[in-house]
Amino acid sequence: MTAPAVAVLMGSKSDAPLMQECLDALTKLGIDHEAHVMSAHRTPDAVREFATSARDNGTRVIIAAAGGAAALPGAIKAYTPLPVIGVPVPSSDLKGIDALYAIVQMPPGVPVAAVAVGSWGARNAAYLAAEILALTDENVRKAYDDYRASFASS
Ligand code: RP5
Repeated sequence: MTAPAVAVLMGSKSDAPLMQECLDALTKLGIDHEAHVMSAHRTPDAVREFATSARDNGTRVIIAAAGGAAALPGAIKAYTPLPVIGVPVPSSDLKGIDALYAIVQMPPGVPVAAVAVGSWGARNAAYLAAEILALTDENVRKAYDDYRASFASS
């Protein structure tokens, strides 16, 4: 069974309302996706198992959202060569700056593409995933080109 092209992971179910914007954007672009809650700190075995098998299962891009110490994107990256897009969630009193710093400064060789904090990042993670998929998927390319063309008329 081939996995959906995009996997959306989040560190807690408390991140789900924010990440619904990511899922909605993927749906509007017709991009097949799945969503899971898993924590690098609380369920590390689930993170390792998912990330080590993701590419062979057919996943093409992983979006990983977390707040606070936000280890999830980096932990995922440790186990997979797939593109990982990190979404900083403003779930602590530091309002996402903590998560942004935890996600963005990855060492050389294990890149994570950090997007904006919060809602803008949740949506841009979907659009960046679409740009990656569009390189090889004509349907995604047309849907994404149509989406960008809509800016001109908005
Ligand atoms: C992070 O800690 C999660 O991504 C969430 O943003 C934050 C708080 O998690 P909960 O205490 O709500 O489960 O790992």
